[in-house]
Amino acid sequence: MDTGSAFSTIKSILVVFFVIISTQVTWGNSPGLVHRTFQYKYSFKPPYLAQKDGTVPFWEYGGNAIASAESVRIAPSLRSQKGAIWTKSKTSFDWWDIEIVFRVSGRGRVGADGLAFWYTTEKGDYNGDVFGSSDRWSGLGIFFDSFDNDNKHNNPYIMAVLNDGTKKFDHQNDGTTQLLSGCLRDFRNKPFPTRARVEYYNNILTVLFHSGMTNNNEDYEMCLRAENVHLPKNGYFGLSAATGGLADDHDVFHFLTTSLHPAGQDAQAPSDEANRLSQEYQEYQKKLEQQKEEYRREHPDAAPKDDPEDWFESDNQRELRQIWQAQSQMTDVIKDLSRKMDEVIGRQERTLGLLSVGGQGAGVPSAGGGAMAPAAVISRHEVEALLQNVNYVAQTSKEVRSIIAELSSRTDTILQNQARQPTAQVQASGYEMQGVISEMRDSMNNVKQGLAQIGHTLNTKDGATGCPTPSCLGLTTFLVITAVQLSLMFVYSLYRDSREAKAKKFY
Ligand SMILES: [Ca+2]
Ligand SMILES: [Ca+2]
Repeated sequence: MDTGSAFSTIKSILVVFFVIISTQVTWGNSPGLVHRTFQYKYSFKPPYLAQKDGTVPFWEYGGNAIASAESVRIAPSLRSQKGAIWTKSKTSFDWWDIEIVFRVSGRGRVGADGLAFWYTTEKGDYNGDVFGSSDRWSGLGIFFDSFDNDNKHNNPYIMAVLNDGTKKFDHQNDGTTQLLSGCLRDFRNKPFPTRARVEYYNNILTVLFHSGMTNNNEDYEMCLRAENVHLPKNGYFGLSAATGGLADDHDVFHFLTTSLHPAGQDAQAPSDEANRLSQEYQEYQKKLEQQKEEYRREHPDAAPKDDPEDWFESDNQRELRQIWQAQSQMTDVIKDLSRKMDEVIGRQERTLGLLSVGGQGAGVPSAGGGAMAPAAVISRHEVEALLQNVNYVAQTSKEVRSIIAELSSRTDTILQNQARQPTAQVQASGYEMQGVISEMRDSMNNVKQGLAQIGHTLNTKDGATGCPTPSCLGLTTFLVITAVQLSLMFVYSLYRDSREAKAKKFY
């Protein structure tokens, strides 16, 4: 171990001490007056989760597990990986409450195999058969089982399994024959880290689960509760994970252990603990001074400033870092949203495209459809507008046709009327002819009267000739009158013929 890494070890130990000093305060839990004490030796959390040399203070890890400053990747998303991390020491308290902040994520719709939390009398293996650790354990195992071995479509599943060191875990049935209790919860690929709280107090085991759908620390739901649970008196806490043919990343960010003490029972213990801690702190301070001296001796050229203040972030730095983290988280969320929006828009466009193609096929007749460019995308309302226009045009042309028909019938009537005009004129000439005839009748009557007067005169002059009646007419006179009448009739008929010929020539 070189001096630099020794410094970083001491640095992280100091950080842990600050954490202890700030959380050592025992705060009362009002229901049942439970005192809670944060247990740093059974916890890990970022930042400086792992030191520069990769070790996690108070923990041991192995197999394919990798620890970084921010998290422990208990099993990476590669095939057939197994890893575990165990506390170095056994618990010294009876009841406890553990919060685990973790993330199981993978690219597959289905992942494998899962993550396990352990409380056992002995540390398990780092590459065992049960989610990366040992089978036939003594104590409690809480399994986050991703893969559905029994094909009952009931995974991911969270379950508690007790073992006295004799039972072999029933992987084939996903432990359904052995579990104490459990709940069906999907813990894979959540927007925020998922969380679990395992509480063991007064022989009651409670497991709460936080689905990781929000960033709110309080959104826990009950997964299981079991009474009369008797766990071994002291044990090791551990986490393990495994992958198979399918593989998820199994990351744990926080493992926070709080011991639970009934009121009045913890008066002595915390003061002892505090004395011991302050003693340890003094020792580490001395060690740090020694290390600094050594470093100065070995590196006389190195920067003279070894101000311990530089090893810790100031309040401003911390604030800046937190702001930066929050902002990068927001950026990620916005990116994710934008990607989803793109997806939604893409789907909408595809759907619209399909609709317009359907509209062309069904609504527009072949003449219109043929004229359209096949690549052109027409929306549904445009197609409807087009159809309306076509209908309107058809209706208008129908109206135009009926108007033309009416016009044509009227024209026919006019033509017929015009054709009938000559008849009317003939009739008019008929009336004229009647006048002529009546005139002729008058003249004839005049002629008759004239003839009668002449006959009367003749009778009065020729009374001696022995012709006493008007009917006694002379032969010459009778012939003359007849000839005059005949000639008049002849002239009339000539006149009539000439008028008819004239009328026919006109039309
Ligand atoms: Ca399984
Ligand atoms: Ca199953």
